Amino acid sequence: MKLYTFDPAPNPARLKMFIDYKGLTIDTQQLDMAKAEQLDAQYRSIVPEATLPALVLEDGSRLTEVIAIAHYLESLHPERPLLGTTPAQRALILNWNHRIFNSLFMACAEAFRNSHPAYGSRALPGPNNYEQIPALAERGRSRLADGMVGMNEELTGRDFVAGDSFSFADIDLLAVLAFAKWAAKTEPGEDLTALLAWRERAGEALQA
Ligand SMILES: N[C@@H](CCC(=O)N[C@@H](CS)C(=O)NCC(=O)O)C(=O)O
Repeated sequence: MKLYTFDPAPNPARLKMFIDYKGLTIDTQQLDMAKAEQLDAQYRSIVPEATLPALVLEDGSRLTEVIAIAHYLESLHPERPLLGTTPAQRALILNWNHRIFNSLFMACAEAFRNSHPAYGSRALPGPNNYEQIPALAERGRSRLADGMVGMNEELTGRDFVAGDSFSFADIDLLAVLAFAKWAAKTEPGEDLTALLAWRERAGEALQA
């Protein structure tokens, strides 16, 4: 199998945290998004979605969603589980993965890609061009701020996003907060004490 990625980008960054935590070594090719290498014809002949990351399996089939790549790798390498070991844990982690991606992650992407001059007609990733809609940038910033308040409320009652132990859901949220800081110039306010305490705790768990 071969991984195509660009570690500094937000979705690749989620996967890198997963791979590093589990200590996996994977044949990897970095494609420089700053040079739009994900749009090159050669990569598109392998991955028509033109997004990163993508894991291409031995039979040529491809996984283009971080959560699917993580599930595949966790099945091959169950040590240091990040996707749960009981039916309830697995479902809860997947639930939070979707919620964080659809609310916070997409909100941040909307804020960034609908406002940054470099993305004028590239407001969405993928092979097709879409013009920016400035109102979506505004809405994205509001959704992001609301999402952080919501996560602060959630994390008031427990140690980690999906329960008592560190999981891929925590990686999702760590990645969003890092993305929001540089892309939307948004950080959790000092009043979001549970979210800030969780960030410390999750950062330490990631390095453990
Ligand atoms: N749902 C996908 C999202 C993949 C995605 O949107 N990746 C971005 C990088 S963070 C990308 O490939 N952008 C390409 C572009 O902007 O042209 C996942 O789970 O990985």
